[in-house]
Amino acid sequence: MNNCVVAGLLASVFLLTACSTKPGALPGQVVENSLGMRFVQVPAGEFSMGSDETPQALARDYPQYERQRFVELSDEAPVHRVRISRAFFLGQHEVTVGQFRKFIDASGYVPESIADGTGGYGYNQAYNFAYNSATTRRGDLFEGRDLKYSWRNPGFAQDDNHPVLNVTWNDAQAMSQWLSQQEGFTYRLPTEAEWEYACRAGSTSRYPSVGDNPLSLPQIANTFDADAAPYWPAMAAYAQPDSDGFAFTAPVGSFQPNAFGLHDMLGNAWEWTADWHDEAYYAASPVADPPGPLEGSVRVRRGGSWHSWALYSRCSYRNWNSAQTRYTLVGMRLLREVDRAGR
Ligand SMILES: [Ca+2]
Ligand SMILES: [Ca+2]
Repeated sequence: MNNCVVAGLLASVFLLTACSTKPGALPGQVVENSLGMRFVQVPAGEFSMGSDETPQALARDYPQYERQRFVELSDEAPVHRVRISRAFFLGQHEVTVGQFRKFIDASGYVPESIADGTGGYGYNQAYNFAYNSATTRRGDLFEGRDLKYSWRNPGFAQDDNHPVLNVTWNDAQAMSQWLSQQEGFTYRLPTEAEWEYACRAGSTSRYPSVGDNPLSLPQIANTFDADAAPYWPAMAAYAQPDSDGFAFTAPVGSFQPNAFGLHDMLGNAWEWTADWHDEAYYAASPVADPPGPLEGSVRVRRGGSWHSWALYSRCSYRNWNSAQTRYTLVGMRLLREVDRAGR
């Protein structure tokens, strides 16, 4: 079986691109690193980044949302052509609790939520009920910051195969740098462009593999569904009417992969990207390998989470936080660059 056929099995939409890449590149190839993290090689290619759907079009398909929510998506436009000029390895899954523990144990790194003494966020039933009460309504969905919460404890049960949460952008940098030093490969967060290219995997729809219908999302992603809604009754109108099987996080890889062989790009845990956020960046973005704005105040996260509504779990949706933010919904997925030998 030659490389092109192997690529075609996992990334059929990019078969031609895969066959034309330089020797050594092997799109669809899966490699495993020293922490047991699996990475899928994503081929070079081009795609249309962003979304220019009108509020009217979105209102038709998301009837329960207020109109203002659609207007706020203007940073997804304009749709613009982007070329990813080099293949890269992207984590097949979000970084798991078990993998993050291995990193902590081997490196001695102290995650930011512990090092700064303020802790993370977590689910607390009593706090949550207060949030959902009209008379005691608080300003956040989750309790925090509190030292009882960290990557070890988001307030609900997770085993080692669940996505790690409460990790900051700076924690992701630390893990990337440590892995790079240990292995001699370059690890980093994906740029926004790399992330969206990988999420779409050749698709132009809101939800790769299943199309544009928000009701199809539970087939491919763990988001805010019928199982989660009873915990947040004030948000029940935005929940998927069907169950995706998980009220909180799911073990990574519980859902079918996209055409590149990547799991949970949508839902489960939000994923930090390398880029600063600039709502006007797309209008001036270079075509080739856009690096993101040169400066900014907040970092982009992508993909939605186990607690996200369908409108915010599209490949083109952009959200952001400061690099120090740690939260019950935010995790990471790392990228490993393909080296000169094609490894
Ligand atoms: Ca769910
Ligand atoms: Ca995810």
